[in-house]
Amino acid sequence: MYETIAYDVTDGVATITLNRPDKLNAITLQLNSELRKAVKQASSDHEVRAVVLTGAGRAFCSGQDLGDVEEGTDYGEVLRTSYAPVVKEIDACEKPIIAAVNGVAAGAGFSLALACDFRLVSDKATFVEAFVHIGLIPDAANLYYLPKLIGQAKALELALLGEKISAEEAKELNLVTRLFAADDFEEEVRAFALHVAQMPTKAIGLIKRYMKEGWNTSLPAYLEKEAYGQRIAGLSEDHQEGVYAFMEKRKPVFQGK
Ligand code: T3D
Repeated sequence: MYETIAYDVTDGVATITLNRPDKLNAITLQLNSELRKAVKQASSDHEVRAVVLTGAGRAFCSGQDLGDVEEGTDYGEVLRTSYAPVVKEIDACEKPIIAAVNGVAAGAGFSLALACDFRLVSDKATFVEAFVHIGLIPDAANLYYLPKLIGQAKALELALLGEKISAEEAKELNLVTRLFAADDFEEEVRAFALHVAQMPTKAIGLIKRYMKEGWNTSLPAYLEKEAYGQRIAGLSEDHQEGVYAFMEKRKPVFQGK
């Protein structure tokens, strides 16, 4: 079904693997379209309770495939029709989305990692705001997410200078949820993904939504939205299970309902 990505669901975890390793998983129109479809597929599959986005081979993603770029292309249109839909699909996903950054994340590859909820990073990974080196601005919501995650001054430095940063430096900047040794990376990602897949999925979706609501909402309006969200969470089976498990002094078994 997919040609430029691989898609697998095991134990409630959907793994989307960008699969053009000879080009360091550079993004073509087809890859962008398949990635959007795969995220949508994972979002709407009730069996899926966590999503992992990773890269095949030694890279996470090297950004736009520069061999695919035609002179005179209207990049604004490419962003509107190809990149923005992917970012919106990731943003709309109510399941936890984990970027498993196995190697270099450059350009729009960096942006994809930023759009995810968690960044699990191999100690062999690097991050580079490659855009400025080819006279472009960081896109695919890169400048939207980066300052929120690491602060404006550092985000500006990375975007303007385009210097490659190591996994360790990314960790110091707060870009990294967990840093793992490359040898243990797949195993650690699997364990982390399984862990979040067993959490109360509805509450996770609501936490994601309301965290973002707070960015552009006045406090009174936010408090009203929060009440609505907590009403939904409070009616979930997982909430009941959480309370029963606490009272019965046992580990909760959440079903994502
Ligand atoms: O189109 C629009 O709408 C605009 C949107 C733009 C969004 C963007 O993402 S702009 C930024 C695009 N990306 C880049 O500029 C990054 C280019 N790549 C690099 O700077 C480096 O390759 C890396 C830092 C990512 C990795 O360096 P290194 O030394 O580990 O690997 P390498 O030797 O440079 O690359 C290995 C191969 O992958 C090589 O091919 P070859 O020589 O073995 O046949 C290289 O050409 C290919 N490759 C790497 N990145 C890309 C790529 N091929 C096409 N597009 C790439 N982005």
